Amino acid sequence: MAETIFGKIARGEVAVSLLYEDEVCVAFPDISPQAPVHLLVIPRHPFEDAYDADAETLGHLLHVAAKLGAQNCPGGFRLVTNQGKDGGQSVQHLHIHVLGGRQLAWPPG
Ligand code: DGP
Repeated sequence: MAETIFGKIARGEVAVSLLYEDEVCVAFPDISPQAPVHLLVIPRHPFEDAYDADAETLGHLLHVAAKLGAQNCPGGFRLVTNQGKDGGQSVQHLHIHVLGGRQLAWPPG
């Protein structure tokens, strides 16, 4: 598995402003926010993408992401995970985007 910046963040080797952490995952603000609220929830284990991860971890990540969305975006929010080239994935370490704080368009680009 290739080393990624998210692996370093998950191991605490790169400092980020942690918004949440537990034994399975950590959450922090996206460096390039696409909405007033744009957070990332990543597993500590370096799964490459959603297909690579087990159901228990995926469920936990979604649960944490939904909780952070509800806490930070009272008007609603969107949870996204991009996978592969066509999905627009740029970091090969599973991550759930939490987007909100404005009206989000649909369909996405
Ligand atoms: P994706 O395109 O779905 O793989 O999203 C990757 C996101 O990760 C993108 O929105 C930018 C964000 N990102 C990349 N590098 C860093 C970093 O070093 N720190 C933080 N906080 N976010 C990063």
